[in-house]
Amino acid sequence: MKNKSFKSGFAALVGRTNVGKSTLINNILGSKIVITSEKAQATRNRVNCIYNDNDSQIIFVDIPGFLKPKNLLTEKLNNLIINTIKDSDLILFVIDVSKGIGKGDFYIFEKLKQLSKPVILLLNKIDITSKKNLETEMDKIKDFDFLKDIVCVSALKGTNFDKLLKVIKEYLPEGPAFYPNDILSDRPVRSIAEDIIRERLIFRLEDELPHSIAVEIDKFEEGFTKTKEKIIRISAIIYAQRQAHKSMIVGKNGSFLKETGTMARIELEKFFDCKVYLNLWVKVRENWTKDESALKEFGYDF
Ligand SMILES: Nc1nc2c(ncn2[C@@H]2O[C@H](COP(=O)(O)OP(=O)(O)OP(=O)(O)O)[C@@H](O)[C@H]2O)c(=O)[nH]1
Ligand SMILES: [Mg+2]
Repeated sequence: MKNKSFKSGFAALVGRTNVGKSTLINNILGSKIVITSEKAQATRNRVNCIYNDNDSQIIFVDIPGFLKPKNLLTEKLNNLIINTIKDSDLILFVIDVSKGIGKGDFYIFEKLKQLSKPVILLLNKIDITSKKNLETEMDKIKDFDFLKDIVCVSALKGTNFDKLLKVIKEYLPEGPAFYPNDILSDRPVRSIAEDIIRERLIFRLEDELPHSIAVEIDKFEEGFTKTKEKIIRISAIIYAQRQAHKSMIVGKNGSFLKETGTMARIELEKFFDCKVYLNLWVKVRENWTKDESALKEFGYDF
């Protein structure tokens, strides 16, 4: 029964790229909902990820990491972050403490200070940080009294999640749940498929290439095989900024694309829990990261 003190609200994950925001969400929810990567700029959308327990519904909002604006795409992603912060009840500011609190983090501190939202600081990746280093880093922020709390976590190992949930609930407003308690995210299936394919591409591509590709689902059809097994037929287009990039994505005799396609199909089958038939195409859309209409088409018009 939901009593009067039921808490519910939106907690946005804010921080630099690669600090572990998406990993934290997946591991709190106990299911892979959003993509993660050891390379920067994995997340490119806003996804509401829904955690339920007896006395709360916490909607963890996954967003991209703050980026140095270098093209229209990164500008739009930064807009998305600011708009999400404005719509949230609470900010979870995540720092990779193993790398040390740096200039980029202080920049975000300053931004958050100006917005009148409660901020909880998460010092992440304590599994690869020494106690001494943690103390040194904590010392750097001892004057940041606008922070409501500081929680040291390991998003990867699940360390201190109980404490984190308790602190989040303290600062969430009272109110009824926003979503039914049997859904994990508000993400449309096409968009999930898009990200799973992009995640495999990020994994396999080097340098700047992962940041300059977009994936668009052309066809997503659910059906049955002759033997009455469920199957999803997906056709997706990978957009590259230049011909040379396209050649790399396709590879010699199409080998790179074929291997990436197989890896993506395996992940898609795991996620959708059925057979998947995946068809990938590669097209060039010259400088799409700087092109307003292309960004709109690819769903990056925030
Ligand atoms: N050792 C360790 N690695 C972690 C931890 N949390 C995340 N990682 C790793 O850090 C990398 C980045 O994680 P993501 O969750 O994709 O980071 P993000 O902040 O969502 O990044 P963007 O979406 O690009 O903004 C991945 O390789 C994770 O496995 C942690 O607690 N400990
Ligand atoms: Mg992410």
